[in-house]
Amino acid sequence: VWKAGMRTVDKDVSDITKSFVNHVHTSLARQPYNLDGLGAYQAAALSVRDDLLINWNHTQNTYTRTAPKRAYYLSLEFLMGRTLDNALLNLGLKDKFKESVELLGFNFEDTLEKERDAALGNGGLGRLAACYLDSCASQELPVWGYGLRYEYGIFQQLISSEGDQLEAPDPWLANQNPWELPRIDVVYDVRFYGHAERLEDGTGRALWHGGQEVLAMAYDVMIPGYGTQSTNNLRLWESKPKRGFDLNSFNAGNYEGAVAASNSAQAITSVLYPNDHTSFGKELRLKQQYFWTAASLADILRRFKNLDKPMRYLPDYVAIQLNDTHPTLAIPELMRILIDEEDLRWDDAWGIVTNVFFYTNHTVLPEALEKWAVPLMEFVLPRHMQIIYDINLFFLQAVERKFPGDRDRLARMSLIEEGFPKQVRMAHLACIGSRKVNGVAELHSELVRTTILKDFVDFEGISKFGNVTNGITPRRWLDQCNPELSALITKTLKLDKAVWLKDLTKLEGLLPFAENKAFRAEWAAIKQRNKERLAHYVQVTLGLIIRTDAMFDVQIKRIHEYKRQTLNILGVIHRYYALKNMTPAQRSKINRRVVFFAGKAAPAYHIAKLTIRLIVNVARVINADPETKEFLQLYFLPDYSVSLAEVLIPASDISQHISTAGTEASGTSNMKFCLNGGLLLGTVDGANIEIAEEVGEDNVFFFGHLTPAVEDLRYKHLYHGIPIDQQCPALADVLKKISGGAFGDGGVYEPLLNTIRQSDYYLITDDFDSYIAALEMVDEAYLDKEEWIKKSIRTTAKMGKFSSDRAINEYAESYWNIEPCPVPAEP
Ligand code: 26V
Repeated sequence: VWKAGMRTVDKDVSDITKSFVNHVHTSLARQPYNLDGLGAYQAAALSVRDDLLINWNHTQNTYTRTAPKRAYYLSLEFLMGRTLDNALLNLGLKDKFKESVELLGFNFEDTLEKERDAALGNGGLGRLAACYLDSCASQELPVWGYGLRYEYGIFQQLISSEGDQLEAPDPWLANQNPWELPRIDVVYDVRFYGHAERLEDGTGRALWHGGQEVLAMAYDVMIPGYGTQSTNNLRLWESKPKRGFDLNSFNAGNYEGAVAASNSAQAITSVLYPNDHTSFGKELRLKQQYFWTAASLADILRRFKNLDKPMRYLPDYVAIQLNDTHPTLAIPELMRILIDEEDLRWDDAWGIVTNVFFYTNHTVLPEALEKWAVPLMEFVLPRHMQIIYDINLFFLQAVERKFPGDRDRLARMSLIEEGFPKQVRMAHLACIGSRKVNGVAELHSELVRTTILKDFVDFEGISKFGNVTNGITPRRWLDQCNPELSALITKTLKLDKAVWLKDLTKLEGLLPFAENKAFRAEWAAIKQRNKERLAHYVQVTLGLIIRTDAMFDVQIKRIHEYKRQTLNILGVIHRYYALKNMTPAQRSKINRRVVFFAGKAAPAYHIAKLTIRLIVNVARVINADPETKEFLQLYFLPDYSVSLAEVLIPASDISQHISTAGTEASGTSNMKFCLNGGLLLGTVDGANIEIAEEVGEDNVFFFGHLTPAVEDLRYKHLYHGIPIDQQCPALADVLKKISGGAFGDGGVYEPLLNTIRQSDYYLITDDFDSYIAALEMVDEAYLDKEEWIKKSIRTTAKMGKFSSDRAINEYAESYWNIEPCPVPAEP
């Protein structure tokens, strides 16, 4: 039964308890009286799943019946984190469930924590996809996600006693996954290798045969909207052998040979690639990309064909968003289907393709742009390679007509980069095959237009190239992770929680309360309790005692040179020696600070791993120094995850987003911290800029060189290098301490220190002094507690823009052209 207005499941505590106990008996085959915590979680999850399923069915029936235009979000990563708490919140069942679970003798929070994170992503890009699914469902938009059901998510990170990162598998499915529905009837064949034979009948068609055929089977994950019955679908594909094993080999006694094909099919979806250079050029990664795009497109087209419309209407019913270039093969794949299977003419097919796809770019770093070797592509996907050559031919002919004789331009724009081997430039293919292209923050989108895709803007016109600044879901990133702050906001705004969580600009109503002393006290007390919650977590998991009467300073993200965790740790060391040089009286006037790092390094990224090692070893020295440990503590928290972020973010006073200007496309954790009243210390980069525009420059701490200066500074490092002791003596002192062995064998860190001493590509030397100055400004501001709390309140109040609801509305209106498709209320 659904109530009008805020639609929530109408159940009482006894209904919930009955359903829970029923699942203990029938689904788990256990007895309630000797159920353990994991069993309690499973029973709770299965019970919630029943409610989700009803909504999911209603929603999907509504879509089928009304046949709206739909959008599909193709992402190789969905970093979902835990589901139970979010499902309860979105269904409006959280309080009743808590009561029921506790009546049965279990602690509610402990029960939630039994769930393993679904960590099918590397970081920002995958978490963005998860936030966007939440917003689509919450706004009743007919959007499905398509991804891969990796058996192993992002690796688990262990830290050795020397401070080395060790990787372990993430068998997230080991305890069963109550949130997925296997669809044994939704299967597609996907082909690899073999031969492509062009038919000489003037149609341009080709036959693709032979090679390996594997099966894609669907698993559906229900995505509930907040306060609505709408429940969307995330369809994840699993690869399976088409036949159990090869009977001929088996009968001939070749048992290994008999299962080899089956193993090779299963391998495709076995593990998520950590994004580093080692995944570049890997055949299995290419197979993942094609497997997933082919299965998703086949599924999308089957649904479209049920409408009985001619193919040319596809763009009226389907929009496909390409999350980065990973799904770009969908472009030649749709061409292949339209030409080889549907008998369309090239121009008609290309007209359809270029009105269906939309491409989001997520990085301008040249080393991160995907390219695939032509020989590999020819081997794995022979027909697609032909099609890409044909697309390129027609495209370059058109460029030549617009810019006659401009050979350099043709070479720059070609889909094929010359070299040994030749490579397919996936960003170029994604760009010309799409209706629109966007970046993920204003500065980033401008860099896309003026650097990596500049020639394409000249050729196709500026209007194809837009911006959609990223967003985050306030359901998970405020209400769930910071329930006390959410409750205070609700009480203060005198609005139903559902109102401001769905229109986040309502937070502006908090502004006048920054002047209210009692309100400030409540605000600060919540931050304090969140710090204690984090300290408790660290004590339970790592056995470390953290002081909570200090400023909490947090940097949590993938470890990468461009994100400059090095700058942060060098700053910590600088501070440590500054403290040591002070008299006790001087020290007592200093702000206490606890610095937290968390983040994974790609397994093959040596410099990033050394950065972790340095942080861990600096922590060992600093935390043990009786002279300074009262004033400065440092922690590296292992195995960063969505769930760990949910504990860290609400506890932060200041967080660091300090990438070299122009390198961080957007960042999204910056938004999460600010939404939770943490202030931002950052460079003029990515979404930091827009956050400052919203909350006011006086509420953020900016430092460092600006984007236009970066190129020249890099050039100077390369050709007119000034020794560090001249350019930045403070930094030189810090480097000397490290190489001199203050934090263990100095020689170990040489490769890391050399990145700074030599080309200093990320401009540590140029930004160090202004970074230290910014840290001092943070200290000074923090000393004025009341003023700091005002800044914190004003920051939260002005974060409305960064709701992923706003971002998704921009996609829905200006890109996909889709509208809400609500589930009708029951009579
Ligand atoms: C990938 C790689 C792979 C190989 C080596 C270097 C490297 C560097 C960066 C990347 C990132 C690829 C795309 C990506 O994840 N971008 C992130 O997308 C987020 C959501 O839009 C955004 O907030 C982050 O700023 C952006 O880095």
